[in-house]
Amino acid sequence: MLRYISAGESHGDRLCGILEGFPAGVPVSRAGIAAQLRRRRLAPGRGPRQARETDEFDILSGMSGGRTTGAPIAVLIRNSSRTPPPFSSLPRPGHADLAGMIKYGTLNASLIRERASARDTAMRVALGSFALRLHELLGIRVASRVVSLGGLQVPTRKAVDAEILGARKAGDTLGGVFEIVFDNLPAGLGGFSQWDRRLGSRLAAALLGINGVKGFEIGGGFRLASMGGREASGDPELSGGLDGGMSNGRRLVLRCAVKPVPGLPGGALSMDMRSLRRRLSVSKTSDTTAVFAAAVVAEHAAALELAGAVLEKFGGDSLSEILERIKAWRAKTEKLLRA
Ligand code: EPS
Repeated sequence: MLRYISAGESHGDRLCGILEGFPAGVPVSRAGIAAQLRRRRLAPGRGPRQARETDEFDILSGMSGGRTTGAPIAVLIRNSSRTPPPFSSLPRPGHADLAGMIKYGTLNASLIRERASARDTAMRVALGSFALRLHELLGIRVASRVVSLGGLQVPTRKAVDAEILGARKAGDTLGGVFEIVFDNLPAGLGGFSQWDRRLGSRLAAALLGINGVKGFEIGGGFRLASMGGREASGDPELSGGLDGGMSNGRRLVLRCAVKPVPGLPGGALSMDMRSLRRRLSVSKTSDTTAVFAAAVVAEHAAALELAGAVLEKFGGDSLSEILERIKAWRAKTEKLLRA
């Protein structure tokens, strides 16, 4: 079983994470992890906080001579912004603040923000880099792209920059939709014997667990609801690579809707929970859009889920063992999949 956990606050000293159950013998370079962290940190639409962060990290365990050992992998990521936020009894609408203040019985929204912050997704990327590397060595390819931003469909880089600049000038933020695809996944990952063995349910949980993600679809997704059965079943691509909770050997296609960042530089009306007076909540550090960064995080979160499913299906404690088993499986299933 592959599992991971993280700890750390947005402005704490460091984030820490542990990845457990990862096989031995996988070559993983620091440069590779750093490149993935950079992709997330420098994605379009980021706010001033990201210019200050460097995402410097240490790998404390689970590696020797540039390869994983099979032992738990522990990672620390340093925060550059380490000034603890001051007491604030003003929840930011649309954030975790108010529900968290009620849940934990505190008037200090800063305590809630610190752990609810998307800063934690840096660790998902660091740990997910190991899973991405495993997929790469198994011949499984992953990619992501933003398919809409603030209502603009398949925006060009120029249109993205203009849209982000426009929103920033207006003190507003943007949502969007991203898509991630996995190619060359072996067929038969996941299962149907219980709801929580279905690959779709596991991927949905992983992707809906990313800050700001409010919608999720597989393949044809919500479009399927308005099609007839003949049309829907006539195009196997609409299944998005999953049938009955299992990978079917085709391209896996997942799409997520990301809401506009709720922390508004132009301010949003809120209520001070101490004075119970209405006040404007102004966010100066928030991103203009999180959709590009979330797409990178999603690649890693999904890669971790799929790596878990690969290990369940094929077992194996080392890369060479898994490679051998997948090769045999692909040879056995290839002809059937082409039929
Ligand atoms: C976030 C607000 C901003 C973001 C942060 C998430 O930070 P600050 O606490 O400085 O306002 O930059 O995201 C990250 C730090 C990150 O690395 O993704 C929030 O309110 O969730």
